[in-house]
Amino acid sequence: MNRIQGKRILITGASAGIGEACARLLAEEGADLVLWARRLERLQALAEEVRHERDVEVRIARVDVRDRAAVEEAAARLLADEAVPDVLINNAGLASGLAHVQDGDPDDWDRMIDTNVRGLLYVSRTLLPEMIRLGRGHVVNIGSTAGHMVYPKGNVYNATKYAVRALTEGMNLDLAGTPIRVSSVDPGFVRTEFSLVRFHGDRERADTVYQGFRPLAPADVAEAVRFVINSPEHVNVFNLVLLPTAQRNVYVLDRKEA
Ligand code: NDP
Ligand code: 8X3
Repeated sequence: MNRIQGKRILITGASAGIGEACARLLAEEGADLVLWARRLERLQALAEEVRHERDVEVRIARVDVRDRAAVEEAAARLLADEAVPDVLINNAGLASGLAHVQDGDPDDWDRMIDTNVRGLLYVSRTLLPEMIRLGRGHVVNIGSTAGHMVYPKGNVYNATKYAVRALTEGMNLDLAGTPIRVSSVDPGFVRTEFSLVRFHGDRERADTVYQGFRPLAPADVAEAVRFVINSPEHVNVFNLVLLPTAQRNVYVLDRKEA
């Protein structure tokens, strides 16, 4: 049964990877989309393609989720157009650097904390009151296995994903008594631009992350998100952890020699 058709779904970080895959799959299910990211040209190309292929409405906006004023302005435009999303997918996020705390770059730390934690909060804070007012809504936070187990040099990225997990739990409690659902989808390794971003554009190093095993594809995560959103109103898939079969936890990874 399709419970997604006709829903308006806001995806942050929709210009690449998991967010982009969610946009494509949810449009296929008949969802109207609101797509936010910093790279507007990518959103424009995606929107054009989706509109060409599907009979759905697609709104795009250049929004840096770290910029509270920009988030509030973009949300205000949605409210003014009576286009409050039924579903918010808090996906925008990144890792920046991989270093021992004692060697870490505070600019990397700021980037991760501001995007993964503050950004998620800013977006949620602008939309939740409207969802409550309308008596409907679903927030899906993209967490990570990095929010369940810390790995060496993961420190601040891990901390932000632990924070996302705590915020999923916190929001879920705070919204008790409302019909708003709060869920999280926590993937292991997914081949996206994630490692390229983490290693500041070093493609060779980024590629080594996914060598010798089959990681998840963004479309695999999008399918999990679809399952979460498509659940009946009285069902909340609270936390869905999704791993490549080769990955048993953050450490146990069945990597074959090339
Ligand atoms: P990508 O780098 O492929 O995509 C990240 C997306 O986030 C891009 O669309 C980027 O768009 C957007 N983004 C980054 N910073 C901002 C910002 N300040 N404001 C708005 N949008 C922003 O990575 P993934 O698709 O892998 O990452 C998506 C989410 O999944 C992240 O939260 C990540 O932590 C999580 N995740 C990823 C895993 C993986 O192995 N890949 C595993 C587990 C979780 P733009 O640059 O245009 O702003
Ligand atoms: C991304 C997965 O293990 O690279 O959240 O941190 S991991």
